[in-house]
Amino acid sequence: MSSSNPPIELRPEDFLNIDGNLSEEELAIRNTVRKFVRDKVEPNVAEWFEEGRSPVGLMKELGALGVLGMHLEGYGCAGTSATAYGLACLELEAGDSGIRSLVSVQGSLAMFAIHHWGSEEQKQEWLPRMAAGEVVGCFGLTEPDAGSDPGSMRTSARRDGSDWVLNGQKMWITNGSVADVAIVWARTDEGIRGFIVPKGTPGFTSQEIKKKLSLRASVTSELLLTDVRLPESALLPKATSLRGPLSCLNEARYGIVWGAVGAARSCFESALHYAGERQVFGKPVASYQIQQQKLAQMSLAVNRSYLLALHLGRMKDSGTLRPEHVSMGKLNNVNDALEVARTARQVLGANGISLEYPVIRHMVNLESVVTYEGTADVHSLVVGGALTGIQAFR
Ligand code: TGC
Ligand code: FAD
Repeated sequence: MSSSNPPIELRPEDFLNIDGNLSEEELAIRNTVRKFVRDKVEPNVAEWFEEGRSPVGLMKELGALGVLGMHLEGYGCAGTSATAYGLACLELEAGDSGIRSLVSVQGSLAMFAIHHWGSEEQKQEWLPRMAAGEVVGCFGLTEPDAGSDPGSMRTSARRDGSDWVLNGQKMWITNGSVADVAIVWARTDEGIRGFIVPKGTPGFTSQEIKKKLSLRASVTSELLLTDVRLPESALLPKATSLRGPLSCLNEARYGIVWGAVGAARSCFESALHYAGERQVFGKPVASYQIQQQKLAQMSLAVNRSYLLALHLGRMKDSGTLRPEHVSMGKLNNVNDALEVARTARQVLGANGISLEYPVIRHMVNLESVVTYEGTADVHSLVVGGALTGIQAFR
């Protein structure tokens, strides 16, 4: 290899030196979020997970960190690049998928819906407080009988004089029962429309979904709407079809493309460290060929998914990214992360099932991540449709 530069040092945590492609500012943001996760999340997350408790109390600190609505412009939002936002998601999900969800749902779903589809008054009223973490938002699209196919939703809104009246049920809503405000999507005579529903509106109730074995450091809820009366000012004026909610999903899915790399990296690092320390048959686990193959495959998956995330981040920043690209990213990176987590869990032997290590927590969290924001099947069909020109959803 002829070059004026010496070969770079090999570092297991960034084997291909992908960090070398990041700007000073991106590295600074990444390092700040990484420190926050190390100080505030990692020491506590196993307990939150075990107790089934969401760290929603961290919202104001996350607001001060600048990660809520981080890539949005104005209204108290940080207005960073999409790549910087992705790096933040990576570090947050290295802590726990539930923490990244807390930030994704707030910034990419609830805030983005208002930022993109709301009126100037709605933006002024809600976004600064949401960016500061003073107001927690949730995003109600899924229903008990309409998940992958949100176009078949039953929740309805009808005009009554100058008001709207909403009836229906939303299911599996992250932060639903701790949120101060919900973005609720409903069927109307004018197409699918979005509404800003403040907590405490008569007829609007929520209930936490219990017995979850995944994403336990995150609240998931059911929303019930019974004759919920809202003024016209609660309607997001610019969204008039399924394009409204689906555009928000692009943002959140983009965050997951990056976040999954963080979960995978955490599992890989845990397995690498464990394999170096743990002795079996008189030698470290890491000294056996069969284990080195696993470590090499895990490292490959972490690097591949990081490269893909960075590529999509650069495309998003240059304006060339399409939803189909995001589908490919989510499909690959969550599948890669699941594979890494499952392999790492085995490398740790019995300790692999203990919350003393992060691996089993990431592994079961990723079962939600592969399902929400479009299942792997849905994203395969989006990519397949784009490749063939034939839509196979119906
Ligand atoms: P289709 O007929 O294809 O499209 C209807 C309208 O939407 C437009 N569109 C999009 N717009 C923006 N972004 C996209 N990705 C879009 N995909 C489609 C389309 O152009 C059309 O617009 P218009 O103006 O002509 O009306 O819709 P379809 O009914 O055939 O469905 C397509 C499909 C299956 C891809 C879509 O429904 C889908 O993505 N399903 C998955 C649902 C999903 O992901 N739900 C997630 C709920 S939120 C959540 O899980 C939060 S988890 C918490 C966390 O993130 O941490
Ligand atoms: P279904 O749509 O019933 O799918 C069942 C199976 O059928 C899946 O394997 C699916 O891949 C497959 N399938 C579906 N369509 C096709 C097809 N055309 N061809 C072949 N196979 C198909 N939703 C929100 O709105 N807001 C939230 O904040 C939110 N948070 C969530 C948090 C958690 C922890 C979880 C688990 C879910 C959350 N969701 C949220 C809901 C999530 O988006 C849905 O679960 C997801 O979209 C899948 O819908 P479903 O569960 O109804 O599965």
